[in-house]
Amino acid sequence: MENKIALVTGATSGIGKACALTLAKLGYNIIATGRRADRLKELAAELPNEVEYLPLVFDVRDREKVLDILGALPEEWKAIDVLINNAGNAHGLDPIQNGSLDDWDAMMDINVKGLLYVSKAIIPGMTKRKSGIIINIGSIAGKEVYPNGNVYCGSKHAVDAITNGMRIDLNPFGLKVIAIHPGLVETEFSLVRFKGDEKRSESVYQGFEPLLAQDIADIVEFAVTRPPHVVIADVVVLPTAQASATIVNKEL
Ligand code: NDP
Ligand code: 8X3
Repeated sequence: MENKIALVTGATSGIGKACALTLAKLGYNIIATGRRADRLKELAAELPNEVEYLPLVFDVRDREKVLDILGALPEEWKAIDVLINNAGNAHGLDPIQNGSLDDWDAMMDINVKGLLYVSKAIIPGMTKRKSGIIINIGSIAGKEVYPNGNVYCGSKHAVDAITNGMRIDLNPFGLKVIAIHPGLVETEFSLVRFKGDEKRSESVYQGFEPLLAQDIADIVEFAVTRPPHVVIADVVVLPTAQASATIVNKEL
C-alpha cells in the first residue's frame, strides 16, 4: 500500500466520520473504528475508490480487545501515520450530587482510558519508525468547567493533560502531538448525553449557528498537511456565537 494510513476512533458518526472522509480525500488509507458495525459498513460506500479501508468493530473500554485487535493488524496496515483519538461522549448533565455512577464510569472509561488503550497499542510503532501524528479530540470542557459538566469536564481536562504529557514524552521521537478542543458541534453528541431525548438534544443547537463536524475535520486537514517542522499543538475552536463554555449568543 503506497498511501499513508490514518486510524480514526469513533468514525461511525460526527467528528470522527468527517475526519475519516477528509483524510480519505487527502489519499490516506483509512482504519475506522466504532461499536456500530452497520455504520462502519456504510462508511465504505462513501470513501473514494482509490483508498483502502479497514473497519474495526470494538468498544474502546474493552482493554483486552483494543490491544488484541490493534496488536494484530495485518502487516500492510501496521505503519499508522495518523492516529485520531476521537471516540468519546458526554453521558448526562447533572449536578455532582445527583450524578450517575454509570455515567461517570462511561465518561472516564471511554474518553480517558479508551484513548489511553488505543494510544498504548499504536505509539510503539510510531516511536520505532520515529514518525507519526497523534490528534486527540479534547473539548472546551477540557479548558473550562461549566455547571453540571463536572465529570465530563474532568475527562476532557484529563485528555488535555495527557496530550501535553504525550507531546513531552514523544518529543525525542519526532512525533507530532496535537489537541483540538471544540466548542458546540452539532453531531449525535447531545443525543447521547441526553440518552436519546431528541427534543432536548435539538434545543442545544437552536438559536445560533453551531460548528459542524466538517469544521473540525478542516482543522485536522490543516494540521496533517503542515511541513515536517511545524506542529499545530493546541487548538480551541468555537462557533462564532460562542464566547466560552457558558456564553452563547442565542437568538430564541
Ligand atoms: P458523536 O456521538 O456523533 O460520535 C461519537 C463517536 O464516538 C461515535 O463514532 C461512537 O461510535 C464513538 N464512541 C462512543 N463511545 C464509544 C465506545 N465505548 N467505544 C468505541 N467508540 C465509541 O459525537 P461527536 O462526534 O460530537 O464526538 C466525538 C468527540 O468529540 C468526542 O470525544 C467528544 O467528546 C468530542 N467533542 C464533541 C463536541 C460536540 O459539541 N459535539 C465538542 C467538543 C468535543 P459508536 O457509538 O459506534 O461506538
Ligand atoms: C462538547 C462541548 O460544551 O457540551 O465537548 O462540553 S460541551
